[in-house]
Amino acid sequence: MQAVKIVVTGPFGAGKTQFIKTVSEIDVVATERRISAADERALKESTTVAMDFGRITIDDDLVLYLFGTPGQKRFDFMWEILSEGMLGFIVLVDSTRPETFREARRILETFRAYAPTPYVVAANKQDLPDAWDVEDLRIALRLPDNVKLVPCVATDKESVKKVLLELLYSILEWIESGEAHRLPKEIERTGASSSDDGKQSAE
Ligand SMILES: Nc1nc2c(ncn2[C@@H]2O[C@H](COP(=O)(O)OP(=O)(O)O)[C@@H](O)[C@H]2O)c(=O)[nH]1
Ligand SMILES: [Mg+2]
Repeated sequence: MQAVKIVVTGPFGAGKTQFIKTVSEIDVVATERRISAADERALKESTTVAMDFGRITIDDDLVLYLFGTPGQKRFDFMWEILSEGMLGFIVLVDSTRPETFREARRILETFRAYAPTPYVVAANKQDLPDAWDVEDLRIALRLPDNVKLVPCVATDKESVKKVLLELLYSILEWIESGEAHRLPKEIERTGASSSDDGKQSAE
């Protein structure tokens, strides 16, 4: 059994907790607290202060552990801790709130600096009428064409799975390319690089 750690990050209110809750097969260990700041409370009643934790089994050989980060700057000391050992990350963006795009970009850069793992950007809340189109979002976020930008509705399980699968494909490609050897400890721990695993190379 391989365990792959994935971090779900993005600005406050982007839908990280929702994303993990929608897809997790275990009750999400959410560390939500009531919000005290009035401006933030206008958006929602509670927020993640340490992390969200969820799990999804892909098949007999593969289980994903999802770690959601807290969104606000004052909790970003948690980010580096959560990024340890991750094999990939997802940056969720609220497609209806352009005022958060700059922050999303900053978070993306911060996580890229922690580890050279694959990542995808998920354009969340695509079910809402005022959601930005993904191609406009790509321009606003200054994402080059080779960065995966996937439309997402975090309340919809199939949509969340699609985002996770896109990331998994990138992770597998990355491991097969040999690039992942820059992270020997993490790969070893999850068993993902073992060349004696016939099943993996048979595919
Ligand atoms: N319509 C819609 N609402 C969403 C979606 N994803 C999240 N939300 C809502 O957006 C709000 C913020 O989500 P939350 O998961 O708490 O954001 P977090 O701060 O990133 O953890 C909540 O009220 C969610 O129910 C989505 O895809 N569509
Ligand atoms: Mg949250």
